[in-house]
Amino acid sequence: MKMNTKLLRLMAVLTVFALVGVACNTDAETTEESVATTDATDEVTLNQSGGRLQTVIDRGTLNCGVNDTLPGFGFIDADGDNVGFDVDFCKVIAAAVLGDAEAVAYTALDSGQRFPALQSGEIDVLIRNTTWTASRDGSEQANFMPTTFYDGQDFMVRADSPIQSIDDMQNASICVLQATSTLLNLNAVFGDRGISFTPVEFTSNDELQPAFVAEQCEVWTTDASGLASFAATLDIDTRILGNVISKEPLGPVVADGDTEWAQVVKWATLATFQAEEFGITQGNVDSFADTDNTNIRIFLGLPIEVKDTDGNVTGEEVKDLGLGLPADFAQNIVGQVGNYGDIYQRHLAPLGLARGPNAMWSEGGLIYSPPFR
Ligand SMILES: N[C@@H](CCC(=O)N[C@@H](CS)C(=O)NCC(=O)O)C(=O)O
Repeated sequence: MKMNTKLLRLMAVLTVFALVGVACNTDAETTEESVATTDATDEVTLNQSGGRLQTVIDRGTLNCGVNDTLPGFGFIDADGDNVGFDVDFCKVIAAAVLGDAEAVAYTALDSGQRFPALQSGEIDVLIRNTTWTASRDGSEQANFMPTTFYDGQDFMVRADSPIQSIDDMQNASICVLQATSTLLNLNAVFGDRGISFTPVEFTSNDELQPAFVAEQCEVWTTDASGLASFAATLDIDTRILGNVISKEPLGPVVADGDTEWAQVVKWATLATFQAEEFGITQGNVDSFADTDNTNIRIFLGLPIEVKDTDGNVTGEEVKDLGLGLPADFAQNIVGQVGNYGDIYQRHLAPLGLARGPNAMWSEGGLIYSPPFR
């Protein structure tokens, strides 16, 4: 009995050493690793690459699932081009992976189409005002990337409506999109508060917007950013209540099962945050070519000095972050698309959306990147 306990302790200690050894192995460059467990016959293989990075490189274009009915986020402009805040994040990923922000094939998806398109592999990434929720992470094979816009669900009425808050919505008719977190929140919050209402459901804004204008519903509920977008483009006078009932963190999404691709999308997105923190903009990125700030040099993929143990400079090297991206990927992102603030300013400031929670962390907001090092 004693021997068994000792043996178990020894095995536990060896397991801890093995795990610490793996965790500290920061130089691991392979895309596949095997971790031996205490039982030598029971080997766990960690597949890090699902192959999508190479597929995108070979294809030469990024397949990006977007919205095409939401001005400011994802819309078709007068020239027939996809434009908007979300669309720019497709460009960010294309600039990082392919060195060309324009190398994107856009697929317009409504709310119900977006997760099937991701699961089938039809799109490489979904960037369509999609809320990160536990059940989508857990049940939709979705892997949520850093949040690019912190939002919340709000309500819009016509300007002359007597409705001031959800307390006035007893028996109201409410326009809402199917297959959204919006509809789930509405049912939960109104159910809890004993407010009965008539949902008027649609699959896309192409149907919902004319219905609201034609007074088929008294209230329109969706993400506050979406309401700001529609309020700015509708011909009728509207009022947004500022009665926010949920958290809606929006950002890019990839399919589960491909760590390498997820890392690429994650760090391409984070590069826009980090560039803003460094003060590197689309307008001034070239002026950083001679910077002596080591962290900025690493970020931009510029050579840094290599020193021996006595501190003497022995040469130069470009640091490989090991993400499978070209060393100058952040330069391409900022030069071709911009930093987070540039992108926000271009598409969302015109809608009157203040930065609020989407300010940099150093300005009291939630936009934060781990270090590029
Ligand atoms: N963020 C929510 C709501 C997404 C949503 O329905 N957004 C609206 C506008 S804010 C939209 O995309 N409408 C375009 C359409 O469905 O045609 C979700 O992920 O379920």
